[in-house]
Parts: sequence; C-alpha cells; structure tokens
Amino acid sequence: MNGAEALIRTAAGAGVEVCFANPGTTEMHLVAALDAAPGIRAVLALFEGVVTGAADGYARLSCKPALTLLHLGPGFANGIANLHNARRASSPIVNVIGDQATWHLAADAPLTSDIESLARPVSRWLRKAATAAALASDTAEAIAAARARSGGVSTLIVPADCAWGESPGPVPAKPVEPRPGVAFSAVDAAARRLRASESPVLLIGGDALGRRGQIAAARIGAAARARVFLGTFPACVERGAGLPPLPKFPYFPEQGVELLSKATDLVLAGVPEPVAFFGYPKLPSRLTPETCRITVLAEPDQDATPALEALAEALGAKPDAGVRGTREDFPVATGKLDSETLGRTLARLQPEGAIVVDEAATSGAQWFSLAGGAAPHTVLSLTGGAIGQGLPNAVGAAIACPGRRVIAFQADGSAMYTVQSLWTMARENLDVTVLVCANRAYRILKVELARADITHPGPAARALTDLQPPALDFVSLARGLGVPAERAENAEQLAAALGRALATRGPSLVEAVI
Ligand SMILES: Cc1ncc(C[n+]2csc(CCOP(=O)(O)OP(=O)(O)O)c2C)c(N)n1
Repeated sequence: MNGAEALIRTAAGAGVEVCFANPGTTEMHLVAALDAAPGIRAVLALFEGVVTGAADGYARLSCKPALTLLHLGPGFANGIANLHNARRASSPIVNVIGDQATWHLAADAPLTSDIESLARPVSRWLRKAATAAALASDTAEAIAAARARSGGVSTLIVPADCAWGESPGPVPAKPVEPRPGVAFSAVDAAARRLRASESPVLLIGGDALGRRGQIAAARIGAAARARVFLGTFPACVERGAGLPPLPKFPYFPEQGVELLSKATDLVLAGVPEPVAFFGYPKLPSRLTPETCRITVLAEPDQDATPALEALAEALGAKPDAGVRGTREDFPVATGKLDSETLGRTLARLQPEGAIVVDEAATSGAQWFSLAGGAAPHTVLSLTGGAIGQGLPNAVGAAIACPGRRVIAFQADGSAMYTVQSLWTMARENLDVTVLVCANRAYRILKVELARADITHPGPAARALTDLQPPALDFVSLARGLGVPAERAENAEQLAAALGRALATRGPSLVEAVI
C-alpha cells in the first residue's frame, strides 16, 4: 500500500466522511486513493475558497472534520480567507496539501513555495510529512488535533513521494482531547456577581448557542434581571419558535458602547469580550466601560452549556423562566423589496428545520430579529469577516445535513467571491435555495464612507463601491453554472419565486432586486 492510501484509510477509520477537493499533479496518488479506499465522499469545487468554506460549513453542522485536498502553496493560498473564517468558528478541518517530491524541492520548480509560512496563521496544528511510512500516523494526529477541545484547523503538507512511497498501512484513530469543563468556582463567582449586580449583561457564544445553552441563558436573564445577547457573529445558532428570541450584540461600536454604558457586570459564556470590529478615530477598541466588571463563566473553548445550566440552578432560576418565542404569523409583504419586506418574506416562508447561511450583509439587517418568530431553524454567520463564506458554507451544510433545506441568504457582492459554489451545488444536487440580495453595490462600504464623514464621495470612491454598470445578472450566472434561477423585482414576485424554489429538490436561485 502507498502512503496516500494509508492516509485515506486512516482518515476513514477515524470517522472522516467527506473530502472537498481541488487537486493537481502533486495530489494524483491521493486522488486515486479515494477510489482505492472508498468510504470518503469526494466533492470537487472549482475554486479553493469553495473547498475550505464548504469544509467549514460541514464542520459547523456535523461537528466532524472533512478533509480538504489542495494543490501546493498557490492552491492553499486561494483557500486561506475561508480558513480564517473557519478558525474563528472553531471548525474542525483537516487540510491535506500536496507538495513537490522532497528531492525535487531543491530544483525550485515553478509551483514550489513556502507552504508552511502560508499555513501557520490559520492552522492550530501544522506538519510537513517526512516519509511515506509515517504518513498514516501524521494523518491520525492531524485529525485528533482538529477535533481537540472546541475544534480547529489542522494542516498536513504531503510531498508527492510520501504519497506514492511504500507504507505499512493505516493506523487507528488517536484519542481526542475533550472540551474542558468549567470549574465550580467560576459558576460560583458568576452567581455572586449576578446576585449583587444592578444592571448585568450576559453574552453567550460557542456551544452555548444550542437550545440548552440559550434556554439556560434566558433563565439566568430572568432570575438575575440580566440582558442576554448572542455574540455578534455566531458560528452556528439555533433559533425560532420555542427558543428565547435573543438578540445579537450590535455590530457598530457606538451601539456596543451605548448598550454597555450602564452595565455594572458583563458575564461571558463561550465568547470573548466584545471589541470594535474596526478601529475608528475617537472610538475605543474595548466596548466595556471601566465601571463594568467582566466575569468569564466559560472561555470560548470551554463547555459553556453545562456551566450556564449550573449557573441558572445556582441562581434558583425557575425551569421555565425567560420568554420562549412563539411562532408568528408574518403578514404578507407587498411592494418594494427592502431589508424589511425581504426579511419578512423569508421569515414567513422558511421551512421548519431550515439551515440559513446568513451572508446577506446590509440586506439581512431585519431578517435575524424577525426570524426569532419563524419556524425553528439554524443560522450560520460570517465569523471572521472575510466575505465569500456564505455560498461555500451552504455547500458544506447541505452535505452535512442531507434531509434539511439550506437557504443561502446572500449579498450580491459577497456572492461573487465564491460564486463557483453554485456549480458544486448543481453537481452534487444539493437542496440549497440561494436568495441573492441584489442591491448592486458594496452598500456597507457606502455606509462606512458616510460614517467617515465623506458625504460627497468622488468618482473613484463611487467606482469602488458601486457594482453597476454593468449589473450582475445572477439568473444567467446561475444557469451557466447549472442552477435554475429566476428574478424577483417586488415582494409579491419574491414570495412566489421563493415558494417555488423552496419546494424544488436540488439547488435553485432567486435574485431579489432591491
Ligand atoms: C475577503 C474580503 N475582501 C474584502 C472585504 C471588504 N468588504 C467588506 S463588506 C464588502 C462589500 C459587501 O458588499 P455586499 O456583499 O454586496 O453587501 P452589502 O454591503 O451591499 O449589503 C467588502 C468589499 C472583506 N470583508 N473581506
């Protein structure tokens, strides 16, 4: 058996089920090994940002690592932005990057580059395989490292001669370090602060974004009169009827500062202290005032859910305390499409159990709060701010959860970074409904120009923030990539088109012109 086959058999034995790939010559033995050692689904993506973003979406829902198969430094580099997002989401991923044969590196052939330097910033575990014989155990270590604690990105660089060289065979999975629990003293400290606090705020993230964590948080909120928020960019959060309709901590720093200005205590569970997304003149990095004491109940990679439940008990919270949202009858939206009519239409039509990948940017502003009253669903969001995450995440989510409807709620500018995802949706016949919010601008950048008091942007500033002319034609783009599509110009057309798309098996796209 060669090293490549030992790698694939080791991964399959450790529970890996999917390999998102964009291979080249240095990966040919790995490509062949996927047939020689079946058990891992091989999914081709036409750009590496789709490969890595799909692995991220898959990990967020399955909590399992997929393999990515990438071609040397340049192929990997194309995938870095979505690995940055994956790192922020604590997604377990195992990158397998082919490299020149060890003895060929000295020749400095055109594709040769310093892969380790590219990989280090996004990898919690990084190794370049040294021999074919050790490749299986390298793989087992990479997988265990990706799964350790709350999850992260492992990168294994595989020189071509390690893939084709002789191996003694696969090795068993290595033990995985579990997510650490929270000490009783941390629960006790938080309980003491909350009992004494005049105006406490509780911020939750990580594993606390599941049902149990949110219900415990709402109970704490009721018992301690605390305002409860979700972190601003939740990696994966359960929402909708039956859950407390918790708001997200605001995006703009002025709003964060205002929200915390009167807080006497801030308790963090599974989420870091909130900071401004960017530095602005005259605004702070940290949003918490000096007068507000911060207590960490659970660090982002600790088990926040049991800690919140223990805290609720410590505070004597009633089991059913905290508001549970009921399902709302959203009135049918009519007329012009904007964030409100778009949000209402989606909240009304999204089916129970939907997975909504939210990269709708400014157009999605209204939907999230409205959807607190929608049918129960799961939301993935843009964890690391590197746009182009939404469509690839939707690919991975659909592969992780074949029985569920995935809705890619997608801004147009961000869609274009990884639009090749549509082809993989078609190729794999994934149940993804793509709703493109076509405002034909980088609208948030126009907002930021105004925030910087640039009230009359010049022609260059307008050229760099307008997406027309020419207007992107998402219907043609989608059709060209194998996905049926239609355009909606008002709320009535959107409801009809979205209704059809959601009732159709396989992928489809609706371009909502707003
Ligand atoms: C990888 C990456 N490149 C560039 C940016 C800068 N950026 C942030 S938002 C944005 C435009 C977003 O436009 P769109 O997706 O159409 O959403 P809208 O603001 O119009 O709602 C850009 C270019 C970024 N965040 N990430």
